[in-house]
Amino acid sequence: MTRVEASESITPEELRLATRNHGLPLEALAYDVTPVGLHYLLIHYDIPVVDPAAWRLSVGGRVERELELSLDDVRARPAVTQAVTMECAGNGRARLAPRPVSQPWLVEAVGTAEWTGTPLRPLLEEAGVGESAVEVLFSALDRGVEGGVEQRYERSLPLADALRDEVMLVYAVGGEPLPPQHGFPLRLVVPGWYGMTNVKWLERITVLDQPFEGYQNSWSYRLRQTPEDAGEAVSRMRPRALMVPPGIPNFGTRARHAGLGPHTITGRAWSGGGEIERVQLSDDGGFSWHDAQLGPQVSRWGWRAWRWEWRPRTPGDYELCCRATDSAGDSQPLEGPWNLHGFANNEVQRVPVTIESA
Ligand SMILES: Nc1nc2c(c(=O)[nH]1)N[C@H]1C(S)=C(S)[C@@H](COP(=O)(O)O)O[C@H]1N2
Ligand SMILES: [Mo]
Repeated sequence: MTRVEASESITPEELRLATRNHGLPLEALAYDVTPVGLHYLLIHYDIPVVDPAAWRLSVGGRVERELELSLDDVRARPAVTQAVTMECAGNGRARLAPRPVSQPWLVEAVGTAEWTGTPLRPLLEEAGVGESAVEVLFSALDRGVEGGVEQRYERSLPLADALRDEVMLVYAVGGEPLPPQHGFPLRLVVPGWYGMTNVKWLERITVLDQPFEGYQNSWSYRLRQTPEDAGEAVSRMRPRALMVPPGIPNFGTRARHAGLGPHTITGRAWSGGGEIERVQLSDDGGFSWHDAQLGPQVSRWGWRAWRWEWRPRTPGDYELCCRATDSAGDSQPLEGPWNLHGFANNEVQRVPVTIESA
């Protein structure tokens, strides 16, 4: 993967990716469930155009019986709806130096959606998972070239993770059929895991007796320092808190301007590694920290609301920061450690604010 020095501005290639894949406007952190059009988007290749009447989902590999389901067959199965917070593993990438050239996210690659679908495990049980099974592969309709390899988007999950209760095959979001960009007609949703796990435009599920060695599992989505390094697989979301920036923005720079206040700073926090147990705020760039008040969690797999009363003493320049800690004791670094593809950078959010005199 190409990298550029931090001093080099965004390339036309990065800009092209950024206009296709938008982030969550941070003021939309105010909604428990993100309005569908404000949920972030990440599409590696082209959005497939799918004829729902001709589409089929096949289930095969190391199973006792192969299954083939139409969209109506999937929709006729037991349905569940759950609000799930999803974050792209590349969130924070554009902050790394040197910068891995890919979708240049700052902090906004997140959203919470109310997904409706059918649990995966009963379907796998119907197919009869063979004793030699170790992983389940999810293959999609979209194709492209990535890292010099022509491929379709596909990723595997360890069998035990695929069999968890919360894993579902989703055909609706916010009570409506999936829009094309979110995976119409069917996608996988694996709550707690980074975005790449949630395979869109799903076409085939294959039970494997060997670990999958395709590009998206064995080359990409690994935390590595060099191309020679095998690296650890990216899996669950690291803890992160984001705030709604206070005051009003400057159009060009988005720098914030606000009065003396007081200001109620609000935001959300989530982690795939445990419940959110603490959120802290700083108004001096991360030097001193204050506990925020935790609010309700939207759902078992949805983000937690928080708030903090900010009383800046004098006019001037401040830097607000927030950081979350989960029940596993995992927290956010002031500066994210570098890796080759720029994954799982959960460094604290920094929001410069100018407090004007009255
Ligand atoms: N088939 C397919 N599934 C995919 C992708 C893709 O490009 N193709 N992108 C993945 C990545 S990297 C992310 S972060 C999420 C984004 O889901 P969203 O666009 O619905 O927010 O989808 C994942 N599923
Ligand atoms: Mo992603």
